[in-house]
Amino acid sequence: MIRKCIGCGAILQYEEIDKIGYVKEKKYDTALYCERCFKILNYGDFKHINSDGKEYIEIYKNINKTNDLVLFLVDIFNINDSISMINKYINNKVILVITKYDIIPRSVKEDKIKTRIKEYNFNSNIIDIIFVSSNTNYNINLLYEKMLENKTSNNVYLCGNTNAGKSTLINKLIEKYSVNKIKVTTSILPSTTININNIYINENLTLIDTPGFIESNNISNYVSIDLLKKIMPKNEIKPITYQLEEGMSLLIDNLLRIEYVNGEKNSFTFYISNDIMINRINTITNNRGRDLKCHDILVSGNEDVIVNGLCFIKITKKAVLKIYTIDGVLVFKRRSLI
Ligand SMILES: Nc1nc2c(ncn2[C@@H]2O[C@H](COP(=O)(O)OP(=O)(O)OP(=O)(O)O)[C@@H](O)[C@H]2O)c(=O)[nH]1
Ligand SMILES: [Mg+2]
Repeated sequence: MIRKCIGCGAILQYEEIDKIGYVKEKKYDTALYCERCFKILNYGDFKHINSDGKEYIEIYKNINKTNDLVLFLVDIFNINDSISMINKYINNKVILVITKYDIIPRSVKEDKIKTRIKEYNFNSNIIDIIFVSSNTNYNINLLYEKMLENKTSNNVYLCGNTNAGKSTLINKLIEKYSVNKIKVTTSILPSTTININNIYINENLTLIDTPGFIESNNISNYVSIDLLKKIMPKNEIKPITYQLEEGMSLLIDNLLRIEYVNGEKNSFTFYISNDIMINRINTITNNRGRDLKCHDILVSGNEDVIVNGLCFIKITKKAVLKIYTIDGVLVFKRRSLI
């Protein structure tokens, strides 16, 4: 009989120690978790799994064959075109769940972000947008009620980018609504959930965890675990504003160099983990960061420049910038979110 890890959904196996789902042979009949999940849950140990990230295509085809409700999760720190993935892959009814609301400054209003989100290529199968935080329990009850209201069978799928917080939200819902106090596996590394994973919550609801889309251009794929722990915001971000004049530059760790090449005196507000240091540097004499990949960016005013997975920077006036960051990490612009 095939057995699955209840943490990540991988099919358990004892033949290949380096492959997903591995457990020792003598534990095969009784183990609930694969060895990797057991270590993450008990020792906070992380093991990166190389996934080609294509599992979701088959999984989404199968979700489309059902009529079941889908929660599509988007990390509030990572609002980008991935929202339009819904149009591309999902025909089911969708509740768009914006996660990690706890990291956005309290002064920011939900309605403002909602309006901006609606400007993305929006599809009528999105029946609602709900902001949640699994850390503070914000709107968890509301989300549960909406699920019960809108589900078409007992099955509700959780989809979205890797690290959006799907499994963490499931644990929160288990804690609140299930008598069965198991835990699915969560971690700061991408691709923690490996396979589709059904979690019985109660007689009204079964949640189905899925592996996330891998954004190959997200900084989380390029840095060490220790650095990733610093980069991922853990609590409310305190935005920092720099007034910069043409010719000035900023350096953020060994991750980002921003040169203000041309424009009037301008305001740059950083939304970045509180654990990351920003330093003003002399553009001419300090060359740190120049070995990174350079992007020439033209800001039209009231736009955010996003370094995918690291930060977004609200810039109020027109500006010509040189942005240096790790090769492979996406740098893009959007109309200011905040
Ligand atoms: N601040 C904050 N962090 C969160 C929240 N929810 C999840 N996280 C963190 O986000 C990271 C990823 O969470 P997971 O639940 O493993 O994400 P996932 O979507 O299941 O990821 P995959 O299984 O890789 O697709 C973890 O470090 C969580 O602690 C939240 O509400 N607030
Ligand atoms: Mg997961």
